[in-house]
Amino acid sequence: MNLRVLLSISALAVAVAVTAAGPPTIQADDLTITPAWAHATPEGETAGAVYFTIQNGGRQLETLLRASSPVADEVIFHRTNDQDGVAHMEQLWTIDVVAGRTVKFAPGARHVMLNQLRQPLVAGKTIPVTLQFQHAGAITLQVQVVPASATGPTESGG
Ligand SMILES: [Cu+2]
Repeated sequence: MNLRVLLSISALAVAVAVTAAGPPTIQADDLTITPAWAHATPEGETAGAVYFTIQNGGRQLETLLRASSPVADEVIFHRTNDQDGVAHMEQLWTIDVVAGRTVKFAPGARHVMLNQLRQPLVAGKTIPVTLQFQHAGAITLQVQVVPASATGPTESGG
């Protein structure tokens, strides 16, 4: 029983650095993940997208294996491609973060797709999204929902 308690504590041993006035940057294992954000969704919209940046400060390849969230039935990785002037979303099964490199999830590029939303994404709220990495394990992001017109997380959010 004691061992079990110790194991659950170590599973939670992910350092979260909260800046004075903003959502947290997460550091876990060799990874640094910038504050995640998502656009608010209009009533009736069934999908949303989550953006952030992962930096691998370590010496080994890290791989993002999958993601999940209690707010969506399906959470997958997408990349938006421009094909003959038409935006097209391609599914990515896993995402490699090479040692020393940074991978960006941003509008018009890679994103975490929340499909079959169970509730609309409301500006000013945060939603949990858990990323499962090959080495770093599970890391839960508190995703800041911003107005549809915003281009990133707000400075005073949280
Ligand atoms: Cu998508």
